[in-house]
Amino acid sequence: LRPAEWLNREAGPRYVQLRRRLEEAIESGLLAPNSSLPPEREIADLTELSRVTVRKAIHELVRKGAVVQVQGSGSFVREREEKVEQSLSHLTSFTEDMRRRGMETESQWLERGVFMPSPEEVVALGLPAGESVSRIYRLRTAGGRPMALERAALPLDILPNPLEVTTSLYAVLERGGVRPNRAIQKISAKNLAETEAELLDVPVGAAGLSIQRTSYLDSGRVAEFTQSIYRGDAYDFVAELRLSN
Ligand code: 16G
Repeated sequence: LRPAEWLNREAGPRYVQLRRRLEEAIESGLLAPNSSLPPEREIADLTELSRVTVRKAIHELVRKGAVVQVQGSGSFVREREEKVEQSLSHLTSFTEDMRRRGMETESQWLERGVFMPSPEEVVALGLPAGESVSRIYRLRTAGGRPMALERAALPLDILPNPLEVTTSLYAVLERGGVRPNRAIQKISAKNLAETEAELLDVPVGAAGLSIQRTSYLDSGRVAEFTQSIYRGDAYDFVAELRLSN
């Protein structure tokens, strides 16, 4: 926490910088779950920041659910929430997956409409030049906790009106008789950039899973190309493997 090494090296108010340092200490296990945070005064002395700044940083951690304050006994690092284990053997939707676990989902819309596709989307969807796509980009939460950023692109005839999607994309496709029945999914590692981390409520640089799903209709046609970033600390993907012969 010594100040010289990090203070003012990055942008943003001092309490945000201190909050990030404390988040890193929690993330790395330096501050273990259920351990108490040093008293405000001690942090202020150590970092040469004012107590007001320290209080603000701790308040932010409380708001983000990383720290709990107990009247009369101080602040404690909160026990981590359990990870979601998601099977890779079935083609399901986020809403279905979370509902099965008894969790309610919500979407914060970042983009929803008809747009010109990115070069990646053109290739993945096999679109003719100049054709637009329906795109929905959202932050997905389960049980109030941010889980994933998801950007889906679909051909216009598969999803003519993206505004129709208010909760589940797959439910809308199902109603239109175009629910995909096969998908290829690619998972890679990613350190979260600033905006992604901010939206997913994790420290900048935290580990994420970058996932691409291309899903197909019975006819073999591509119905959906979705690029997602899942929180690495919230998700485990599990696949069953069998000996082939
Ligand atoms: C999942 C899929 C995503 C699909 C979405 C539909 C992964 C990595 N991605 O999040 O490709 O678009 O489900 O969910 O599993 P919805 O029907 O709840 O909108």
